[in-house]
Amino acid sequence: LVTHLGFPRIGARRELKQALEAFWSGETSAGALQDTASALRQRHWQLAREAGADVVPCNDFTLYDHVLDTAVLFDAIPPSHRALCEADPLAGYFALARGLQRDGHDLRALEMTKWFDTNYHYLVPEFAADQTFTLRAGKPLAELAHARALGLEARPVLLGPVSFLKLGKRSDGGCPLELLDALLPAYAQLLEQLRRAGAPWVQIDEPCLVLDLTPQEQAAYRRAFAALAQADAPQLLLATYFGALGDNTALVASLPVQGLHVDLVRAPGQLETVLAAVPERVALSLGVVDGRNIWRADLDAAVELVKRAGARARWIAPSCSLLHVPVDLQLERKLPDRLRGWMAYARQKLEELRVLADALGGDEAAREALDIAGRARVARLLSPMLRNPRVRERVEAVTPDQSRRLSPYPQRAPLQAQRLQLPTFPTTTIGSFPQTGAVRQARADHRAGRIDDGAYRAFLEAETDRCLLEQEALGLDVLVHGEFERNDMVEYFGEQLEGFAFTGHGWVQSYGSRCVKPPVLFGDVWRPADMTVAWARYAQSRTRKPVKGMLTGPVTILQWSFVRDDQSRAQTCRQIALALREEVLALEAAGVGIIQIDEPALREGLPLRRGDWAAYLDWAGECFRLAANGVGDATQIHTHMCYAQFNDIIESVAQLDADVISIETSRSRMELLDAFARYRYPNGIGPGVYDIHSPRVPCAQEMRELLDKALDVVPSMQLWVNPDCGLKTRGWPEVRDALRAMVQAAQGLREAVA
Ligand code: THG
Ligand code: ZN
Repeated sequence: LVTHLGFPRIGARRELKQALEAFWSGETSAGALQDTASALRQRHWQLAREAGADVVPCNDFTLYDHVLDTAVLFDAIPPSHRALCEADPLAGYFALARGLQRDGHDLRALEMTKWFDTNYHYLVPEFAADQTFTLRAGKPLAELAHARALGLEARPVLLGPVSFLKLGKRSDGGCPLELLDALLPAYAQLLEQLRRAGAPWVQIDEPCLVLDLTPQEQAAYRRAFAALAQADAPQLLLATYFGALGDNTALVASLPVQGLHVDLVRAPGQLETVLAAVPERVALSLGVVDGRNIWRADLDAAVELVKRAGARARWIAPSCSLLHVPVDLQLERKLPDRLRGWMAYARQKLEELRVLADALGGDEAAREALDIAGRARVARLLSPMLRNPRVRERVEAVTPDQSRRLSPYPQRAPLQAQRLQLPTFPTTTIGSFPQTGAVRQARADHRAGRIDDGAYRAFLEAETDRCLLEQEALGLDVLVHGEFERNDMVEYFGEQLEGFAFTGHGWVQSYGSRCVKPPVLFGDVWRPADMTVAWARYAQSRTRKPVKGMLTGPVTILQWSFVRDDQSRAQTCRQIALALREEVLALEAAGVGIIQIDEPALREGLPLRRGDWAAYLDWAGECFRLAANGVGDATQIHTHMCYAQFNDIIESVAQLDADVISIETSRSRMELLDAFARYRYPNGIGPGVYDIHSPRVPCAQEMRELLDKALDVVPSMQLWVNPDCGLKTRGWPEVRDALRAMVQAAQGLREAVA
């Protein structure tokens, strides 16, 4: 029988995005937003029914983020936001998600961070040391009631108590799991209410069960599920995904649950151990269709897995929530037909499961469909479109010295200083400037053929000129061209590299209403022509200040694309790195003195198990160095990384040997600097001095205080001053105010030190 763990909530045509943004801008009412949400849920249930699901998941929908929903569900609301959450729950909810600086409010947003090793961001729950939890079960009960009113049996999806606490943080820095005993009664109460409201099953997501757990954390799981088993609860389907249970298998097998979902795409090998360890009374849900990638499934392999599980297999499902793939391939017009025939989005993945279920049931038509799917898969794997012998030869021929700079940093730094003539505490930005409505409109007009290449280029030149003038007027030291010619930082490069394809509707939620459209990396990667040289050269010709050349690094391009599954990620990444290396050398040859190679996704790509870290950091670091380190000593390499939590990989980051690194820090309040207190970072570093994800503009004094703190752990000759990320999502007025304050803070610091 088919099921799934969660469906993308953004909508095939991003209906939720439009509804949210219209509501936030005051154009529409809360009622209109709720109507859109309700229509999306209903449509997604319908798709699950069509795939043959007898019980559909509910409460997998959210207006912004399911972790935030869980915090609100148990009333884990920071004191600052409590009054608004009580007076106007919806306004309070969005204030937690996005901050609120209007109508006399000055509320910050919760910290945002990556959901496991995905490009989805969740909001980090914040607990007090003496946090109490009160059940506010409105949302899951309402979604359950909605499904039942439509005549559907529904299975509410909940984030499990241990993962919920572990993904959050305590404002006093203490261990959130100490709050487990306080949380469990509210959790048990929720299960009872859901049972009384007619839920036959509840899905409890515990993705933390695929991580390395301490004995204390394992004990927390035992305590939590023992407590839930005492409740008058529906049957519990414990959902694990993103990896193997591994050394947590015995723990999981001992938990008193009625169902267990395991990820057999990331970890097909765990089927045997799970079958052996888990008691027969536990119904299994087998995650056999990849919820993280867009290729059609290997249904023959899936059949084998399901057969091996025999009578133990109660459900077949995607490996994880379908949140991480786009909604409906049927909308795609842009893709070459050949490629489209190789792919499946969320809706098609449900159809694949249906075919699989029918074929297992002996249905003849389904067996034929299975054959067709098998042939499509083989056609992809054997396609000449996937291979370019020259690319393979070049990857084979790479030598270790190609990934090392000519001289060590202490010898390069003075050469760069002499060339660039920068003040101490140089100011710069991360690269992008506001993508205004006019910029997006011009791009859309150009794509649709409403304006020609010449007119579009003239528009972009004018935007770039204006941006450079703004930066000069603000007094920034190292300028950027503003990236008006780019859509997404990964899409832009993918479009210019061979081996990538582009979708029209391949949107995946990144956070809240924000989406990304990951390129499809299907074949060997190479660079047919310069990608960024013309804009870098143009910008440098318009100013006497140094302008950085801007590239996205190989690991990030890999991480933020849907990549081929017929060779290792490391191998694919090396091909991207070689293509980028050519671009770096072309920029250098064009006279660009500073080249920034962003790797915001380096941390996110870190494997979930510590035992796999070294191998990843090895090839990921090698790929960055291969791309960056072909340049001469006087060329300055910058890199940028997001999402803090670098404390445990700081040495690998240092080994990239970039001359300057800028790091996002603000939302986690300079926690990063702890890492630098312990480890003396050898090269230049710019810890972000303000949070670009929030519309709040801090004053110069506030930024100066952060810089003073940074100077406690970073030598003054190494410290750069910059925002914590690119500015593309912000508006010009706030960008101007913020950068003015930032330059002022740097100047104040220079005077104080002099
Ligand atoms: N590109 C990709 N992934 C990312 C980022 C990125 N992941 C991490 C971080 N940056 C996420 N941040 C954002 C910020 C803005 C948007 C998306 C992710 C965004 N998206 C537009 C939207 O939803 O309206 C659509 C973008 C477009 O028009 O192409 O604004 O930078 N890959
Ligand atoms: Zn960033």
